[in-house]
Amino acid sequence: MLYPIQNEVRNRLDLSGIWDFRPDPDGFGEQDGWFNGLEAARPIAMPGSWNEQYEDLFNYLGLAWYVRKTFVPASWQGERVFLRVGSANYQATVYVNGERAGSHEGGHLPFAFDITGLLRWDAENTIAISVENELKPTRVPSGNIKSAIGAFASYPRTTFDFFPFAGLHRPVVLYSVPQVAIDDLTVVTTVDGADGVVRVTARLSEPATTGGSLTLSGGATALRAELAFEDGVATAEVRVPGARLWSDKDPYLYDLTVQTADDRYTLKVGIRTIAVEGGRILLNGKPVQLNGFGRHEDFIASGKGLNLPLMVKDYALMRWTGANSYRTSHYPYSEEEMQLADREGFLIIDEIPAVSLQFDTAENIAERLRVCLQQIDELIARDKNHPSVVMWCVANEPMPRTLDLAGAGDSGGEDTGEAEGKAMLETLLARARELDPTRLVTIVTLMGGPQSWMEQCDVICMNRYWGWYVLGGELDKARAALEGELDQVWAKFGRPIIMTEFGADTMAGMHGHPSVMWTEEYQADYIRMHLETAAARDFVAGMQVWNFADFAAVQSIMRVGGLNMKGVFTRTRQPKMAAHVLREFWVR
Ligand code: BDP
Repeated sequence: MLYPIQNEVRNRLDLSGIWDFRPDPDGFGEQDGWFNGLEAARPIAMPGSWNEQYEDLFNYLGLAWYVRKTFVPASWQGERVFLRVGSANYQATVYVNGERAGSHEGGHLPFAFDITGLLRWDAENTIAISVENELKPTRVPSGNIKSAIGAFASYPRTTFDFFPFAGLHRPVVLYSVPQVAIDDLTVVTTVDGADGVVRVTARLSEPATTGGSLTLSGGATALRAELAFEDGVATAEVRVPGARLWSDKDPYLYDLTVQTADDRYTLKVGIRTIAVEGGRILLNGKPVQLNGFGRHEDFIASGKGLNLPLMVKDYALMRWTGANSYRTSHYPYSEEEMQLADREGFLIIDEIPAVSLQFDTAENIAERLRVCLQQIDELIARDKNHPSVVMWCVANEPMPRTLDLAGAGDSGGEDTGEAEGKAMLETLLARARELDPTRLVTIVTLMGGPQSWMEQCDVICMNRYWGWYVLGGELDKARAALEGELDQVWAKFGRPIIMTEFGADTMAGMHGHPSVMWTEEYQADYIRMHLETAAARDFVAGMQVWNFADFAAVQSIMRVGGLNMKGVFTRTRQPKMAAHVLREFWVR
């Protein structure tokens, strides 16, 4: 799943802009031929969530149609043309000139269909995409589920704590490639003394036996190797003497260009290694701390739609706090985000949309497992060449049937679904490891969940809310509980721990002395307490505050104005006091 690029042999036409749009609550669109054009259409921005663009569509999650017309440049004739959707949440079907080109299930990941045979070269082409985001128990993530536990009795009925934005969230592009194209590249880097070793496997779209080459360039370096394709696959290695390694402090990128008889593709490559040793995470053999945030793709008006100015601003704000890392909670972020992370030197925990997995009935579990495996395959295919991605996360807070919030994961003999959960989660971890043995894999665990679910993780990732959901207002007791749990988990597993979530809802502008819950002072004290606790423990390899910014959640008694207010920045990106506490600890 290569990112479409423009060069001398490949083309790309971005269809972002204002499209025609119409909700189809009764599902008549297909039989009434809406793929040929919409009557009574309203304008909509693509990319963008429809929920934030129209007040009457705020809670609408049913079927809706996007249509636009476009010419395809005549110079593309003779090439293969694809239509690629960056993300459609949740289920989408693509039509070109009235013909069905294909369907895709699952948000936040790209898909493409070969539409060469459906195109008109002498007239405009009608592109239609129907999308729906109904909340269903068998979807990932799930909704409208009876057995959902937790405090999130909410509208809409999600099992997760963020707004279920719907629509085409990332650009729809047309792209062309030569008949025999470079279909996929896998780049693996290792370090040998002062040398970097870059190993490239290239796959063609046809099982051809042919020649090619690769060039790695950067600074004074320009290294070349031959590629001998057999059955469409070739592997080659280049050794980079005195390589400039990629890191969060010096995110140096080389240009890798692969050339075949007809095609050419250029990719950014960072030479780095990632490993675990005892309680440390090692980047290029040296201990590294992952300091930063859990985040969301979320903003006023754009919803979950790609918002480039916001993205650049958020990186600048994260840097201002001294952060060098984040988790793509709770779904893959845009490809543009990942490119920026490579360039800016952020260490990414890359997560599939498996938030709050439930272990209810065997049929539901089996169906979700199928979807999760597809999401792992698609995520790794998309992101495997990003040096910024250091860890795959296959689930956030899988949910036992009952929780022991006061203890550390002993539910007292009830049937918690622990065995079913363990079987499914270990299948997911194994799949990620099999597809990519070069990165770390993890599950982000829930407070009070079974510790046996951590056993197969390279790094223990813990979401903990001591001092908020438990022992709220009692930071001294919360500190003791946190210290106790961290030390116990370290003694048991002897692996690095990252606190992937800890946070306190905070109403910007609310103050208190003494500090009480919801005030800026309380959030500042809460975060300081966590960072001090971590600083005293070498085995804590990362601290990721929940959350970078306030974000849209579902309506409930837990979420003032429909917002989760655990951001250290407001939704409009103004700092709360806690942001300054982060700077004290992280800016070096
Ligand atoms: C954790 C979830 C996260 C929530 C957070 C919270 O992983 O999605 O937003 O709690 O309650 O359980 O703020």
